[in-house]
Amino acid sequence: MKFRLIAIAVGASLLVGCHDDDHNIIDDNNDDTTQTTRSYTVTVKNLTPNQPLSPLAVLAHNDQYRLFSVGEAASDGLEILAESGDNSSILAEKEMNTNVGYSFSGTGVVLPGNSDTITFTIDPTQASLVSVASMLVNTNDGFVGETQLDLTSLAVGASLNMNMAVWDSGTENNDESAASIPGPAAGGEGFNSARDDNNRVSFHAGVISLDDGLATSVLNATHRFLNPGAQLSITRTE
Ligand SMILES: [Ca+2]
Ligand SMILES: [Ca+2]
Repeated sequence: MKFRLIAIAVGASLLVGCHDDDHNIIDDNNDDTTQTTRSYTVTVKNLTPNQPLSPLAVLAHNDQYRLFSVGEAASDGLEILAESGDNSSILAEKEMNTNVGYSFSGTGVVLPGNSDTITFTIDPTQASLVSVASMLVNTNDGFVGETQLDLTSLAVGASLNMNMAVWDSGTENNDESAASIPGPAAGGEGFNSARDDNNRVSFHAGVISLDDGLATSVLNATHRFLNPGAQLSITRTE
C-alpha cells in the first residue's frame, strides 16, 4: 500500500509540474468548462487526546456511491476499517464498484494533534464527490467519516472545511476489553466478521473507560472523546 501511495503522489506532482510550466494558472481559473482534470489536497487533523487514527481512506466517486448511510448496516469494507484500521477493502472499491473512480490511502497512522495530507488529480466527469474514513484505533469500531462531499462547485484556491463526526459502525459490541481493542491501549483483535452490535451506523456514544466505572475496560479517561474527532479540509489546487 505504501509503494502504491508513493507512486500516486509522484504521479500527481508530475502532473502539477507540467501544468504549471505550460499554462498560466489564472487563465485556468476562468476556463473550468474545458478543464479535464482537477487537483485537490485533502487534510485530516486528529483532534482527540489519545485516539490515533488509522491510515486515511479517500475515495473519489460519482453520486451513485455512498461510503455509509446513518441508520443502515455498514458495508463489509467499512466493518473491516472500523474494527481493525485496515483501509485496503475500502480502497478496493475502486476495482469492485464502477461508481468509484479513484482511491487514495493516507501515509500512515495519524497521531493525536497531527495531520495527514493526500494530494491527487481526478477527472471530474468520472468522479466529483469524495468520501473519507479512518478508525479511532483505541475503540471497538469507532471511526471518523464523511461521504458524498460534492466538490463540483469548489473553485481553484477555495477550501471545504468541516469537523468530522465520530461514528459507531454498529458491527462490534463496545465492550472496550483488552481482547477487542486493536490500538496501542490494548493490542487486541482487529476485525471479526461477527456483527454483535446493532448493525447500523450511528453517532458514537463515546467510550466509558475504567476511570468512569467500566471495570472490564482497558481504556482510561484519556481515550474518551466527544464529537468531533477530526477536522477535514479539502482545497482545490488546480
Ligand atoms: Ca460498536
Ligand atoms: Ca464485526
